[in-house]
Amino acid sequence: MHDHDGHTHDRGERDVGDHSGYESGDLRVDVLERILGENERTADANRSDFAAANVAVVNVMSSPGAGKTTLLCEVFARLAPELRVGVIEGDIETAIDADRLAATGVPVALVNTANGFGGECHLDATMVRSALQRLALDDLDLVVIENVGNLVCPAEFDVGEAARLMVYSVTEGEEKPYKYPVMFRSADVVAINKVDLLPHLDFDIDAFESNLHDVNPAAGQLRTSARTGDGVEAICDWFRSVAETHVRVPTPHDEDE
Ligand SMILES: Nc1nc2c(ncn2[C@@H]2O[C@H](COP(=O)(O)OP(=O)(O)O)[C@@H](O)[C@H]2O)c(=O)[nH]1
Ligand SMILES: [Mg+2]
Repeated sequence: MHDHDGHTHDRGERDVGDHSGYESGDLRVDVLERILGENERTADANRSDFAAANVAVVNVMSSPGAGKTTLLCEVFARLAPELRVGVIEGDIETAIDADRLAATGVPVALVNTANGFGGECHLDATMVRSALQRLALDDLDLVVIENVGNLVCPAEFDVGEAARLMVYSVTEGEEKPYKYPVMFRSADVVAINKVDLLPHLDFDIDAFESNLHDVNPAAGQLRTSARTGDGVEAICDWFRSVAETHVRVPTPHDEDE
């Protein structure tokens, strides 16, 4: 738990669970506590480096295929003239998304977790730290981290970011905030993406927004289509305010609540 920007974050809280059913239960608890403790310390070191370079950092998370890379390409095309953006791309393997993002003209530091990080299903603070050596932080205003696609694990690792954007696709169902509450709870803003597909689906977007509000009443909610560009300017505005303040800020939607 940290409170560096005046908000209370529940991310990073150390509840490693009950492992008493395992023969190795005590050992497992000890190892997990040490892993998470080390991650917290490294996240703090990242945070200090970001502050020293006066750079705002956003951690972008979602299931595989929700549209993180496509949405970010649209956002960077709009932000490039006004903000100096750098990217840390996290994938288990391949440079496919790193290449897509680099084509927008932003510097990209790729972390393949299969390459020295055990093929992990998320980025942790040490992986992000390894990428920082390849980004000129002093020349940037905003660093965007595209996390590994996964609806569970990325939310459990603070990497030193100022804010979290979650991308959720309308093809994923209305009930997921209840089934995967940890990530939905940790998001500052949720982009409800692929709304161009709504006419072809039985997804009830009002029900989803209400479920999300139940799980995380503070989260901003923005409807987007990276395909048509709907809502992309609102996401850009959110990035602009994070870059200005270096903290998550309420979106207009929050103020409606
Ligand atoms: N129809 C539609 N497809 C989208 C949208 N955003 C992304 N996609 C498609 O969804 C697939 C996965 O997108 P990608 O950006 O790679 O997702 P990521 O795994 O979260 O980075 C690709 O085929 C995209 O073209 C959207 O808003 N509408
Ligand atoms: Mg991607």
